Amino acid sequence: MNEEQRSLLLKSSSRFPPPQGVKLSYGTAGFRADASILESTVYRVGILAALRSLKTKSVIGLMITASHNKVSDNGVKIADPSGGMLTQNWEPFADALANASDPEDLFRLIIEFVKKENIHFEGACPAEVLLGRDTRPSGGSLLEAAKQGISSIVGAIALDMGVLTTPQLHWIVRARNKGMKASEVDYFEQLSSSFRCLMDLIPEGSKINEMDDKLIVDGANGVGGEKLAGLKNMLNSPVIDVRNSGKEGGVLNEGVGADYVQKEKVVPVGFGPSDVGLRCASLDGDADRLVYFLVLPKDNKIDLVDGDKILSLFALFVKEQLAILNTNGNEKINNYYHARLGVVQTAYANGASTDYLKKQDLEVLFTPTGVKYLHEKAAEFDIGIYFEANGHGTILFSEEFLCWLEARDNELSSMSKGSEQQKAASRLLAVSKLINQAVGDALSGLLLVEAILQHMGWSIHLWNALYQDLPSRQLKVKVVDRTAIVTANAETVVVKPPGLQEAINAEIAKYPQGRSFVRPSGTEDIIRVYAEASTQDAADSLGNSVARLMDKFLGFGSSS
Ligand code: 16G
Ligand code: MG
Repeated sequence: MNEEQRSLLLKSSSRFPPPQGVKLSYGTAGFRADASILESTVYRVGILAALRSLKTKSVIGLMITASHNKVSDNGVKIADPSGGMLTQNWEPFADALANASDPEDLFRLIIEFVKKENIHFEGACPAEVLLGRDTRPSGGSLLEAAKQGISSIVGAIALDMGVLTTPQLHWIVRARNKGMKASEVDYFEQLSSSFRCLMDLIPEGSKINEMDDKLIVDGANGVGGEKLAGLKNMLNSPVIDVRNSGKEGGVLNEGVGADYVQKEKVVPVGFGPSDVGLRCASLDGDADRLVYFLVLPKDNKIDLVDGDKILSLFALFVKEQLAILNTNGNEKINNYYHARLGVVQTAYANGASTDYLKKQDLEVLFTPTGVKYLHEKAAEFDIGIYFEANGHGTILFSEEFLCWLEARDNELSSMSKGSEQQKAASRLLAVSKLINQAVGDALSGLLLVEAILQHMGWSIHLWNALYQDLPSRQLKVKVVDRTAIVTANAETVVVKPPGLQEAINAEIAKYPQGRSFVRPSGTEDIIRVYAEASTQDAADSLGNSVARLMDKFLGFGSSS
């Protein structure tokens, strides 16, 4: 590192002192805190993004968002060259960088890391970082901090992409690095054209009635509502009514949004009795989560159609198309590709969904909570479908399978255009273009749900009736030190402290269809308790008993 670089880093970092007495952690998916203390962190993540770009000789994304959290919070995370999450190997460096006490300390960390990773500053290819942010008012000044961080690496370029959903930025980064068209307009064009392609391939006779043509979307008063309002103008159907778009004066994520709807199981602000029975959906604040719901006639309650049900719908559709593709009438055909289809869930998936998926002969796997884990597992399949119950998920297609599929689609188009097999090939290709290959995306997920419901001729009621969720309860417990809990087997078993899992098992055994697990949150200083059982009372009671065990084993706190 030359003298110019050294003095640039020392000088600019002196303008961004870290907050005192706060320990920051990259956590499950980036840094998150009250926006007022984040400037130094975002500045430092800007440096990291530029270094990551130098290391990978690719374009990197930096997103400023705190997703479903309150409007006064903000956060920052990195999109790697593939469009996926920052490689886990770099997370410890991100933590160290964010917590460096002064410019000298920061500089020393950078020097050591650059050496260890063998990063060259004088390479032919300058660092390039694409910046996105959600609609939070603090986004503008944090964006400036990110730019300062990036430009403290000599020659690095920061490109402000403006207000975007998180999945849009991931999509753009992926497309840029693949040499594809990569603007926001290209994103909208790809989504709308692949959606129209799926709609054109809807089997005759599976038209659903007019009432079911309407979809009402809660935009969480965030960026997703705004973007959806633009996207819907590029589509002929369905009729999409966007509420809580952020333009009506509501507050981001306050009584609205996918996280609120999924956790509280009540209607979001702006929905009411006149929506009973209609198909409704909710996005989170940065539009990487999607849930559907039905408004019930009483008490503002809803019937939640969560990520598990979206996963089930996607899996059924993909499996059906694969089956059509691989058979001709009753016969298996010669040009056959044994595509491995897998579905990935976490322990939060409702037990009824897992049973249902297994009964469909699908391979179901589990990973710990957090998109980075699910995504990695799903990428092991030719078609890997992953979803968290909270509505984050997507479908990944392997390059090898897509290559075969494209060739097969061409072959079928010239030999037997309009055949069932050819349509199945085209549908799967359209799905691979519609659904975001970089990360879970509420907008592309929503369009795929809509296309599949039309294809099946299903109302939301029929979709919701695929299986019935087991009643469940989630609780938070504050403990002295949440890291005292260590889990294994995709967070389903506690290995530390000793004796705790046995005690949980003893509680579970008291309830028919009982299941419960605990894990330290990756985003808050709490333990999360999940319980499910055959009745709501039983799930509540199991959850409470397990929460009391937290107090007993980990020191006193209060459950809520
Ligand atoms: C983050 C994760 C989400 C996970 C949640 C768990 C990403 C993009 N987001 O929001 O997948 O479900 O954290 O939070 O990975 P918790 O650890 O506090 O329960
Ligand atoms: Mg989000």
